[in-house]
Formats: sequence, structure tokens, C-alpha cells
Amino acid sequence: MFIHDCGFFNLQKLSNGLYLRAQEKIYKTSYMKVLIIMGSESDKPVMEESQKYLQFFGIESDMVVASAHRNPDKVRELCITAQEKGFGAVIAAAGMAAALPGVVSAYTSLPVLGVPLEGGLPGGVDALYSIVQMPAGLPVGTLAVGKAGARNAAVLAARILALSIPAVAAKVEAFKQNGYRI
Ligand code: AIR
Repeated sequence: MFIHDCGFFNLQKLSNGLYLRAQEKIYKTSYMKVLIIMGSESDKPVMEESQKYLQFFGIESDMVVASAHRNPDKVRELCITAQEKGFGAVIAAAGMAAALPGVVSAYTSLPVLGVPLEGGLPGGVDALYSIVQMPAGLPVGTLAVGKAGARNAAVLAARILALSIPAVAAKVEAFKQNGYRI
């Protein structure tokens, strides 16, 4: 099993697959979950596609509304606690001046997958440019605008988690055999 964040502590393996650190703090042995953050409740109908696809791959997800502009403190808190909660990747989606995925990338070292959403300028180009044009050092893996991007963000997250989770790797293979459809 892939073990992260062991530091220099003695680890004791528990029967439930978790590891107990010397100070009684429990860490997950692998990053199983995906955190989906979106800028508004109005983004939900599109981002439910991510959740639907993640379900196919057997990946648990939490879906949270937090805007980089309206609730920056909430975004920060979600990001800085994501890794210790067992998230292995973050999908961040927003429309218009979509700062959210970039801000998420600034606050976490997890892979960040950005989904630009329509609702502002035609075709969602405002959100697309906001998300894809990150400065060097702070990557956001940017997907297509809208539903295709929401689905592909889930598929890419599954491919990332598949590197350390055999059950997800099997699902990724099944997805391929099925013509890349769920
Ligand atoms: N948004 C929310 N805070 C910052 C941004 N960029 C985005 C949302 C949504 C759009 O603005 O992600 O796509 C409109 O949000 P609302 O809440 O007005 O419907």
C-alpha cells in the first residue's frame, strides 16, 4: 500500500488499513477521495457530471460551493486541510472571472483540475482564459469548457488515483474497453 506523509515517526498498521502515528494521529494510507469545489450553487448541474463519473470509477467525492471572490477564507480552509482528509486531487470549477482553480493551486500541493464554465462571455472564454493562463509554478490542469470538461476532470482524477489504487486502475481500464463511456 502506498504510504504518504510518514515523516520520521514509527507507524503501526491497523486492521482497518489505516496507520497509527506515534502521537495517535491517524493518516490515510492512500488518497482515495476527490474534492470538487465550485464557485456557485448555479454551477452544480454541470459539476454533478464530475461526481457521476467519479462514482463510476468507485471514487468518493465531496462537492462544496466556495467562491474565491465571495468566500476566500472558506476556499483556503478547504485547501489546506484537503490532503490530511484523504483527498488525492481537487477539481475546481467556476465561470466568469474564474480565479478559483488558481487560488486552489496556490493553497494545496495536490493536483488541481480546472473546469471553466459558461455563463459569462459567449462560449465561456472568460473562464477558460482565467483558468488556463496560470503563471509558471502554479499549474492548473485545465479541461474543456462545461460538461465535457467536468466529465474529463473526473476521468483525469481517476487516472491520477489509479497510479496508487489498483481498484481504480481496473475501472480506468474498463472505461477504456467501454469506448471511454460510463
Ligand atoms: N463565480 C463565483 N464567484 C466567483 C466567480 N467567478 C462564478 C461562479 C458562477 C458565476 O460566477 O462559478 O459560474 C455566476 O455565479 P452566480 O452565483 O452569480 O450564479
